[in-house]
Amino acid sequence: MADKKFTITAALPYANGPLHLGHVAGVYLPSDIFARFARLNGDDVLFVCGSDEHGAAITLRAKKEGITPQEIVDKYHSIISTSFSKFNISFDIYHRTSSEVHHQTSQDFFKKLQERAKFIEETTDQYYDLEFNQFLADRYIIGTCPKCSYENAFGDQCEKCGSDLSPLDLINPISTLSGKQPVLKSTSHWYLPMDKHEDWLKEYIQKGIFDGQTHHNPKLWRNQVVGQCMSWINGGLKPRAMTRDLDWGVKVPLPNSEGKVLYVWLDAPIGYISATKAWAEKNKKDWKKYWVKSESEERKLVHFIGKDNIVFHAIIFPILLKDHGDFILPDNVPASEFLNLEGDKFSTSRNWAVWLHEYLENYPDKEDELKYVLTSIAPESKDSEFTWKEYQARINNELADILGNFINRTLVLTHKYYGGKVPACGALTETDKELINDIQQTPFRIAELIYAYKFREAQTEAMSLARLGNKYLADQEPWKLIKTDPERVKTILNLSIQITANLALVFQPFLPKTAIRLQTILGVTFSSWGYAGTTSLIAENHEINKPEILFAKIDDEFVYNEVNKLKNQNDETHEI
Ligand code: B3M
Ligand code: ZN
Repeated sequence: MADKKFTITAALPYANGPLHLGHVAGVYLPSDIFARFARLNGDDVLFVCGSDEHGAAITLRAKKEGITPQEIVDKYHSIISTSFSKFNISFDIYHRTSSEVHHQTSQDFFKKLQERAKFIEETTDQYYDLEFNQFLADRYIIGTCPKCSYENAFGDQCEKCGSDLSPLDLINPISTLSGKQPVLKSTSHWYLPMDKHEDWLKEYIQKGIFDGQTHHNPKLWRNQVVGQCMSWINGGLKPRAMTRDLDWGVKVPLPNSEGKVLYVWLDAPIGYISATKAWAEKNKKDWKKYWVKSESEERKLVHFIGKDNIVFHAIIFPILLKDHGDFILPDNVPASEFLNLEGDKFSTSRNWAVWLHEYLENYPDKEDELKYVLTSIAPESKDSEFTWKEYQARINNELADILGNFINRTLVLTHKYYGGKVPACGALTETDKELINDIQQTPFRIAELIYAYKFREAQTEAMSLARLGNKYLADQEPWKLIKTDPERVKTILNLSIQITANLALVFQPFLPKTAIRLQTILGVTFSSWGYAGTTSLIAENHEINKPEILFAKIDDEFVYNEVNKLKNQNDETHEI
């Protein structure tokens, strides 16, 4: 029984559009697998998320749809939170940053840093759109990236090379409001002097050490995360404005700050803390237990994100948490690369996407199939590709033909030969002993992989147990032996039932609905990972229920229709 303590966060999706499979594969599915496994393994887990409802991503969408920012976030917060619950993502809370508790928490956080003199207040010239009478930052301004020459870099970040930028860095800047060249106008903001933090950040990211103590195992950080952070730090961090001249956002809680709000990437990660406060309030818990440094217990903060959010979670937020002084720092930031779709990048604007809410509406009974396929191709260390052909192949050749087929044959034969009662296990052959050893090792291999944030490999390990069972039945051929050695068949089917029971447990983090469905068929409930690996999970004479087909096969017409739908929706000009 493990006794680790985790505060797990999943990147707050912007409430400016629905979720697509790229978001799910990169962030929400891996974080859910981790949380489900850790809970099963007896760890103390809090798993939080919520809608990110500030910033230019929201106001630009509101402008495009001709409604207010509040109407935009209300619309998409509802679509997104409904999608997560239908997709059975097990957040302890899914909150939102337009909430009062978030505004208050963010303002308190900002005031604490101001009191501790962690900001530099500066008046500088910034780009201004004369037609819209608005200063331009973040996604309100685009231009050529000075690092990689990408022509649509934003004012705070280049999405192509990941560089963190300031509007004045952009070459040939253009306002995304008017499409015109901006002018320069003086304004004052509170800057975070990130350059002063380079030394301890290097130690923290490369050695897992800061304030003289070891904080995490750097070997568990993904190479691309360390690589990206070290290239930013070695490239020289620059002071970054933590406030904006905007009216939508968390108001700056200081005198003479009319018309100024917190930078969205200051308030958004604080959304993890405010979500925790909301959850703690509802569940009569102490929120500080999940965020405040403690001598008595070591809690690991883990941020699941996409690669375009690394600088904000592995550099900026740790600086803010350290400057605040009360909080633990991230133990790991398992950032995913990008998932592509049928040979192209996911694109909301071109509607080149498979939308989670549409998939769930069209295939309400195929949630675990999608989970299995997305985890099988998850972009953990490099970009990967979703195709409907691979979706079909994984479901037909792996879920149906290996996992489903093995379980079905085991259950059908147990009903056929023993009326559904589990037969006794007799004398063991050498093959049986090797099989039992493999059954015993599998859960330890899966646990090790999950704690190392290697979910693809962990799911493959779980599937290897099903492959083992399939091969054991095929090699032992109990349907032939029943005529000549019925005692032997009892042992073969007892061990096959034990494998089936282990599968109902080890697949629980990955395919939660199927695992529970299989436990119901077996007439058992597994509440702890600790039971996995034993070959006496189901007692002799225990009666199992009637078997059901767990996975229906996907035909070519299904694939054809989905690919066609994608191409048609991409041609239409309508926006999601
Ligand atoms: N809203 C997601 C994005 O950049 C961003 C994450 C915030 S996590 C605090 O698409
Ligand atoms: Zn760039």
